[in-house]
Amino acid sequence: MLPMTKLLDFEKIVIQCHDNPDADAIASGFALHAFLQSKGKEASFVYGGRNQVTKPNLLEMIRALSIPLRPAAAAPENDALVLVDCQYGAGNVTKIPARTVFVFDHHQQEKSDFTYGVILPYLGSCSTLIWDGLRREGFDFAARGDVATALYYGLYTDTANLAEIGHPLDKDMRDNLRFDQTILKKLKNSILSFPELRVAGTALTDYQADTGLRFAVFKSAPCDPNILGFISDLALQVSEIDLCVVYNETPAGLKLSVRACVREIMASECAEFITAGVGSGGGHREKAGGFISQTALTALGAEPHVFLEQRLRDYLTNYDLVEAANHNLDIDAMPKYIKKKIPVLFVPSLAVFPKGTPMILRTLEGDADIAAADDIVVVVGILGEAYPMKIDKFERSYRPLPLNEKPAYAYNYSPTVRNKITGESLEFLALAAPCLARGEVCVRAARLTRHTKVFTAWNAEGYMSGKPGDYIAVRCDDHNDVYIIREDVFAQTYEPG
Ligand SMILES: [Mn+2]
Repeated sequence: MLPMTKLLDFEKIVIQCHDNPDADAIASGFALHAFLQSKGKEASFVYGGRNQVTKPNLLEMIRALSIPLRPAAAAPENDALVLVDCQYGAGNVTKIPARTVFVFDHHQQEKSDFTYGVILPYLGSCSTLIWDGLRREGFDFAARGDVATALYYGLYTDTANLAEIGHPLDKDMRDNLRFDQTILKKLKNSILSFPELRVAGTALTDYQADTGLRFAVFKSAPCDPNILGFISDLALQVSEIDLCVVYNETPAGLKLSVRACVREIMASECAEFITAGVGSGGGHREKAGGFISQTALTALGAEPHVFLEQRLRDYLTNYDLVEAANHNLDIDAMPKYIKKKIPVLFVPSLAVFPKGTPMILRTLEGDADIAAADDIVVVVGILGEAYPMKIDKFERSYRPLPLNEKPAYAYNYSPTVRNKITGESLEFLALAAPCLARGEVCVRAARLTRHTKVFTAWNAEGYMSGKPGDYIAVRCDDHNDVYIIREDVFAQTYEPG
């Protein structure tokens, strides 16, 4: 992550939103503006394009939080231009000449025309990216309730009222910001205008349904992203379908909302599938969102509707299902591999919070409830995956290593624990010590040639999803312990046995 203090090297700083700015872009720019102000810098905050902000919730946001956003003068002079929620040279941003360009964005990278950039497409909002950067600089969000409220609302609107949040960092921001309840309530309840209500109604009548495969695609006129979520929530209730996608077209690309309601389809996985290579997508089991860039779509020469329907058909027709408890994999034909001995990390739960504290263990794979106890240890693997383990099992399986052998793994999210009583959240890896597996872990594994969903023994509701190139593995000592290992993880952590 680029340190936000890099901005302080410049004097005349212009922060710019995309044209037709939304709440996320406005919040992101406002927070950066406040940060610079706290460091004694006066930046200007602008947006370009032909249209002025007219949406009632955005006008109210700007008014209630005194956000200094202005339409840009033709070419504001600057030493540094800072783009938020968009990229320099992209179709949805009026180009302002600049020598030094910063880009902070959470859309798929389309442009590399910048001096410094942080582009994290896995985040639900650009607000999250800015929040994480500023807290690392010690920015005082408690003293700036206006900034906290703006950022929270940015995430709220970009994730269909928080329903499509996928990444743990988005959850951290949601849980940590103390926002102004009164202002937020007002903003939440002024999102729709009567014309937009009509947009939602019309979208519900403009669909292509495939009742054989039980899915439908709805097209909406341009509208606020969270209205897409509202439309898809309603659409999924139609009894003939188990999966729906609602989309609209903006100059930057397609914004999608995905809903699913059967065990074999996780909305988050489906959103990732349909946006693979052309955008980004993710969320929860039942609700997810995504974005497809216009540039990628144009390059494919595909009509949005045709493209989405084709991807959905591919998604629904090209996969294998494996029930771990009852499968017919030809285990003898699968080569044997053993897990390489790579140091991992462990933390006794009592090192983090006092005995009995209920806490949430948050990782890239989701949230888990645990409690601090004498006999519970948390083990963290090389990808930041973390799981609680009883101490006796831990001692049988691992041997501690000297502290100076502690590996420094780089995760895109370091696991955290959150005290459920006080709300305090800790990145606990600083407290971790290294350890090494004692014995050999043997698996039989085969490279996947088709998309595969594995229902494991330990998760009755969701499934593990594998792509061609990933591996399906079966524990040598337990043929009902079947799971998917990602291609890159397999290469790093297994060797022929
Ligand atoms: Mn955004």
